[in-house]
Amino acid sequence: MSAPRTLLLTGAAGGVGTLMRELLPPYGYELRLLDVAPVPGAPDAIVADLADRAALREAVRGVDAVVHLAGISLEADFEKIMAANIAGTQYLYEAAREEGVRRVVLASSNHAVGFTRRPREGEPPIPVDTPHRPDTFYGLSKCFGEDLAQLYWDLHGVETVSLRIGSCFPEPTSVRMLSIWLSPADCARLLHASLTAEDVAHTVVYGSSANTRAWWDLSTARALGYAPEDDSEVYAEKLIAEKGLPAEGSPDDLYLGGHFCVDPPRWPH
Ligand code: NAI
Ligand code: 15L
Repeated sequence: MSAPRTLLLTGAAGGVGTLMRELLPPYGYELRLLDVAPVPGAPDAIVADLADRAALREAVRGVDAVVHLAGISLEADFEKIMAANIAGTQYLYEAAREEGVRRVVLASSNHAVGFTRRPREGEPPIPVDTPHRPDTFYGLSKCFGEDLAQLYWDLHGVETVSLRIGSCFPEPTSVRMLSIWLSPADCARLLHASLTAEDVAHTVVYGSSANTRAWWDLSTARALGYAPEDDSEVYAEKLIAEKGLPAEGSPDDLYLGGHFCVDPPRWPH
């Protein structure tokens, strides 16, 4: 496969989308943007809902690859999750298949495996083939996305790298995030590796930086050529002083998904 140059970036108005709009073009990508909300500073962005199949078909036409970030990114009523994350993702894959787009990079989430116990000191990191253990309807929709990606590879030859992103924000803001933080620069590195690696079929990777306190195995990401450069440890002293370590037996202490397992933040709309 020749290296992709034109990308459809869905979810371009969101937190990660906004960061990637700045960080991906230096790798040589030309971005076409899509979001249900207007994208500030981008009058050419396609404003469309993932429910709009005709708009999706037009949006993917002629691009080399899709980076799919759009959707509900927290917990919500099942009906909303079903429309945006489940049906919407299938519509997007179908549009990609119909238009002959060969590769998708899919934003999955650590919440697909959120009820997995986090490793204790001395235990091995969590592998990508650990069973799905969603902590929310939101996490469940990410499990669906991963399985959908596998189906579109097996049935139609559409390749996907599913990124189980930890926490992608400019800085970690909790002690849990020290283990799962994905710096924006490393997110761009991971996207670039996912877009350019040869023959990925359907590959699942965890998305985090090279964190000293990491909980999961980055080897499938590294095998794509991902070489993270950041480590949340530089924030550790300050965050631990401010917030304290999670209490023993608390969700943040026990599970990858942390507080999502008991009291997930809810999608505001
Ligand atoms: P976000 O909530 O800031 O952005 C999501 C974007 O999707 C928003 O701009 C929203 O308008 C758009 N959107 C929602 N429903 C839509 C629909 N029906 N049609 C078209 N656009 C729609 O989320 P964020 O943080 O930027 O995350 C991006 C992706 O990465 C999401 O899929 C999220 O689940 C995933 N992710 C993010 C993590 C993070 O740390 N930021 C961690 C794990 C996964
Ligand atoms: C996610 O999947 C969310 O989209 C993001 O907003 C963060 O809350 C992240 O997980 C997390 O686990 O910190």
